[in-house]
This record gives sequence, structure tokens and C-alpha cells, in this order.
Amino acid sequence: MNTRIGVLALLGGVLVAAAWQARATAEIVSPANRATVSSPVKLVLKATGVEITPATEERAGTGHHHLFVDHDVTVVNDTIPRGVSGILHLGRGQTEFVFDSTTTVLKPGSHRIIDVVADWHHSPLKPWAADTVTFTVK
Ligand SMILES: [Cu+2]
Repeated sequence: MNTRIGVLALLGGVLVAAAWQARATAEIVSPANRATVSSPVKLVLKATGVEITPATEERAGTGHHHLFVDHDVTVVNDTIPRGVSGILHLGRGQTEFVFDSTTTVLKPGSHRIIDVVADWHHSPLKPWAADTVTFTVK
């Protein structure tokens, strides 16, 4: 392959990757924004334009949910860190998460959860596929 075609193919690949990511959306279906809920809180997530898979699935078009629980999001071009309190990788491809004594109990009061879909590198899709809800636990 000559160099010029190689460069064009590479650019084409980058554009294709960006195109699928641009169609991806994320939504926190439940709890509803500003809802008052009881513990244990069950979070239900939805995504469109991206296949939610385990983080071990290393291919374009896939990603997994990340939850920032009462935690600000990390820098836009950075990968989402692991082992940080308040940042959860749903790396098995989960689309539901229950906050209970086996995970994290949400104390009574106001909470904010931000869902961010990222690829197998744990890099947020570009543009971001993310959603935020604020709710109150009784
Ligand atoms: Cu991750």
C-alpha cells in the first residue's frame, strides 16, 4: 500500500470511529430527576447508539457505564480512574445497579449521579454520552 492511501485509510478509520460515537446517548431511566426514593436505590440505565458490553470487549461500537456518585466528573480527555471512592465502573456490562449494603448505601438526603459511557480504554466517548440525575433518599 502506498503511503498516501495508507494515510487516507487511517483518516477514514478515525472518521468512522467518531461517527458512531457521535450517535451514542446515555440515559438514567430511574430514579427520575428530582425524585424522592427509598433505600435501597435501584439505578436503571439505558444507552442508544452504543452496545453496552463488558470492558473486556475491545471493539468499536461498544462501551460500559460509569457512575460518578456525588463525585465530579474527571477531565474530559482523561480516562476514568479505577479504585476511586465515588467512581464506579460497571465493567461487566451492567445496565442496572443497586445501592445497598453489598455495594454502597446512599445515606438519607440529596444525591447526584452522573452516568458516563466510556470505551474499553475507559475513555469517555466523544462527544460524551452522559446523563445526570439528582434525587433525594428518604
Ligand atoms: Cu471503565
